[in-house]
Amino acid sequence: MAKKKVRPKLRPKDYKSAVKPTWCPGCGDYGVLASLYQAMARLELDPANTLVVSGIGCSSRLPFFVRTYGFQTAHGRVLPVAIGAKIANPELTVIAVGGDGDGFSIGGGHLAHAVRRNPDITYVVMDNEVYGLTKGQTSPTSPLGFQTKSTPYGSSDAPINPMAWVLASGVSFAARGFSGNPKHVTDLIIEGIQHPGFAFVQTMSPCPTFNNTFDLWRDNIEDLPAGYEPNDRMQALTQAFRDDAIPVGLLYKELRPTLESHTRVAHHPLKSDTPDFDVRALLEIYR
Ligand SMILES: Cc1ncc(C[n+]2csc(CCOP(=O)(O)OP(=O)(O)O)c2C)c(N)n1
Repeated sequence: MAKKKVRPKLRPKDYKSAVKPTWCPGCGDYGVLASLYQAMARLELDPANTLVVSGIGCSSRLPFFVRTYGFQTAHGRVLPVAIGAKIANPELTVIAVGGDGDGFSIGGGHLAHAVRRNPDITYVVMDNEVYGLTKGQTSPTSPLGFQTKSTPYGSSDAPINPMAWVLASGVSFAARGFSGNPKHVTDLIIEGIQHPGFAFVQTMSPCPTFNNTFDLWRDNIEDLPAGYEPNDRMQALTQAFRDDAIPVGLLYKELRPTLESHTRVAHHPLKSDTPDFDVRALLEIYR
């Protein structure tokens, strides 16, 4: 009998690619990347069966630094590409990553629809409340009055609340962490990947160059109240709207059918012994 091949256990550093991160010293995204390596190792993810997708931005460079499959798409298109990959190959572990500009500005139209379709993917947003790559313009999460080169008298736009947005759109998993506490972010990413459905993980990830919020956020980050149960959407919304602190942890989780279960694509469509992609089943959910 042929011996079954056993894949050697990978350590966090085994998920590092040969490309060194090009982020500024002190960028919060290093913490998120370290958390992702840890999470991948703890879950023993097979790099050959894992895809990290991103849009455009400093944070969206992350797939370059991970030794899995990777796909850097156009600005704001991370979610459609990630969902397409998951539908084409439901066996793939798909992790979408990017910034607040990428996800909530140009990509904002995709967010609510990705959330309500509930594909089994994890979306890790590195929220620095600024456009880092293009050198510090306001982003959709920048605070009112935020002064930048493009808003010298302060931004007159109120920030959106991404956590409330996804909760209101019907997200099945919503968590928030702080890049200054990578161990906690690791736990949240692990839970997100294990969650069967769309997992939104907002990481507060300061940009030391254009919006250094590290001390401010460290002072305002707070665990969810003792005894908090992440099963009540209204309670989660109350936490999302708090302005006295930035609560971190798992805000909400529910189990409901995934996009893949609706489309009944149980097998890899490219394998010859499995049925073709069932378009009619996919169309059912648009009725
Ligand atoms: C279609 C298009 N519009 C605008 C840009 C310019 N652009 C590149 S990255 C970016 C925003 C980046 O901000 P964010 O997504 O928050 O990521 P960060 O760099 O802060 O990590 C913009 C506006 C672009 N590349 N493509």
